[in-house]
Amino acid sequence: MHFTANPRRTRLAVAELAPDTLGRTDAAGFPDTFGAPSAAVPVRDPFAWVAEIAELTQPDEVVWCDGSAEEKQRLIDQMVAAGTLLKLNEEKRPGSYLARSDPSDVARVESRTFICSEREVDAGPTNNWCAPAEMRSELDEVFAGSMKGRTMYVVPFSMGPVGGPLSQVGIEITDSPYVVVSMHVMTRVSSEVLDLIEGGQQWVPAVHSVGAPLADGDQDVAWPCNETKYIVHYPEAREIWSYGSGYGGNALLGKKCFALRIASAMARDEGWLAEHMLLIRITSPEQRQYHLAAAFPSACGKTNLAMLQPTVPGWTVETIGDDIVWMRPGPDGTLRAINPEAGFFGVAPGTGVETNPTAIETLTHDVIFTNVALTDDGDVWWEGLTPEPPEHLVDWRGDDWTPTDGEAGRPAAHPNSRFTVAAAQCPSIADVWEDPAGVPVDAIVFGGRRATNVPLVAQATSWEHGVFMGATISSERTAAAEGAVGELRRDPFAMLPFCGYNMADHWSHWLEVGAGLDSEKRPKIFQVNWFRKDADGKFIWPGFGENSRVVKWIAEQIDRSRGVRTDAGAVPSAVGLLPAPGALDVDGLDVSDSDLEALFDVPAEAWLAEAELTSEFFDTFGDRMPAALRDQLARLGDRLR
Ligand code: TSX
Ligand code: MN
Repeated sequence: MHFTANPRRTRLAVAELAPDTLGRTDAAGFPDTFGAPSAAVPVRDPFAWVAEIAELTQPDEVVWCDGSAEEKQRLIDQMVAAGTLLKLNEEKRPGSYLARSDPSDVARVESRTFICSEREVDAGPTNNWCAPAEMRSELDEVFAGSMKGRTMYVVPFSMGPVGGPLSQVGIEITDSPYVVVSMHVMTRVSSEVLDLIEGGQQWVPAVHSVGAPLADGDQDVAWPCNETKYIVHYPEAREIWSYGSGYGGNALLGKKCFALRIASAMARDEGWLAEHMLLIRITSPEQRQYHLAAAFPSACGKTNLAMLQPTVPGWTVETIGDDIVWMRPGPDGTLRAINPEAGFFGVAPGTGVETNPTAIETLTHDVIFTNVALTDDGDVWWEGLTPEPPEHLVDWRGDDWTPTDGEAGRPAAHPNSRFTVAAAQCPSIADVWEDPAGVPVDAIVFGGRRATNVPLVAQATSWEHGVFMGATISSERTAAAEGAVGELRRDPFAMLPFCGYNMADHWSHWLEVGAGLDSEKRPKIFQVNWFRKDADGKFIWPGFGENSRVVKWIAEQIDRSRGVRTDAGAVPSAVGLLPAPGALDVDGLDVSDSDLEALFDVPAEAWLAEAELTSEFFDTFGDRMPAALRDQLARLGDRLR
């Protein structure tokens, strides 16, 4: 085995790094102690750790990554030569590439995702659990020699601006150049991170192998992976181990594994929040600004809302993040939020000029596409990009495709095909999106996909009521998913597959964080539902850009809570505050009075039946269930009756 030299030229101590470039001491006044190691977690020597993993996995070579543009291009060129990436037409899609994964490696594998806390109850009933010692010995076996014949890349990365008071760092070891290049886009890869680690900053070790060692003379494949997969988290030791997959959240360990599962456990211990939310800045015609964080289950159009183009005159929405938000009580009593990511890893199908024109503009250059279809002129296509498909395509598997195949139910792009693109090139990105001190959160929104019962928008009457809304997010099953149509699929806080500890403890933690915030400055909590249907099964609300009308009402409710407005904005209902007559701006909208009524109808019988199901759901958490949420459920029942 051959070790390349650690390429760093400078080793500055943290104290030598200028505060204004690192943002550790900034206008928001966060103390310098954030990011310091938590007493219970061992401080590891990164160089000893890298040597240890190399000893275990036996790579041919070890390469330390620095995050430079040269490094990215070198790896891309290497993958083009190897057939892993296909360069797209430089005129049509400059700087862009297409990857086709192995057909068996196309999505996260929840059945193979484990939270290995010391005690099973700390993982809770919604996670797969295995005892850490047992999992460690199992993983020792699968990782032994797993990188033979391959290069092991050492990728130091920061989630959030490097050195920021809300940021965290990690090192991902991987034998996949696709993962390295994707990490360049999705995180801040930098050797400065190693300086922070050497300065004593806590860091998260993350080991990834595609699990496809090469013997001498073996010919590699375009997308190596292994049928056996493990996505393992040790929340107490704050470690991640991923084996067998090269795809998305299984392999880009900064995202779901670190920024949600491990970070949520860190946040519980340290008094902050790591959430599956988008983050936007709203500006009113009077130039007042509001920051909104929103959690939605999958298939609710989160990226579309993150890039919303308002139809209401004078209002603007700017993007800060589309998937993950880290929030921390600031020294000024506000809840401050950052997007810990540097890019978007978005679902391609359904993204078109009608649904998300901003995303279409974002994707005009420098994009890595995975599992979309290829056009005859070397560009990309997916279902929903244009109303009509091209006459001929090469589909996501590399086979010929014509519209007849589409009609026969064989999509050209995989339904979970993706784009990987830098957030910085999004035309609606807010200038503050990389502010290390974050933005103050004014509103927290919980969404769901509900054909019935749940109104277009409702405001929680208290923080506890808002946490209850988050805990009871659900979607109705469609014919496409397994299970009975209409059955509720619960996805509390949209965190079901992403909470790194007991979900009920997550709710308790939310209650605690809220109690610690200044009651005036505490975010207001809302629930939205764009998906209510009429008796004929038609969507009542037009959605998309028209959702700005709901966003406007939310902003005006914030104004009212601050005494900026004194008009009546809301009326009480059993499920929260609903827009008062005339308070929701529907000017120029083709929605009848009876439609509006239907959008806000709260049928007591159906809600009582749902409350019964919620009670059963809460029961699954046993004595970890916070009493305040049981109380909220009881009070909801009282109001309905
Ligand atoms: O993303 C969506 N949003 C949020 C936009 C900011 N989608 C797509 C969901 C799948 C990922 C929506 N679909 C939204 C929505 O607000 N609403 C709907 C439902 C809907 C679909 C089509 C129409 C209307 C509503 N079409 C017409 O009314 C013509
Ligand atoms: Mn997500």
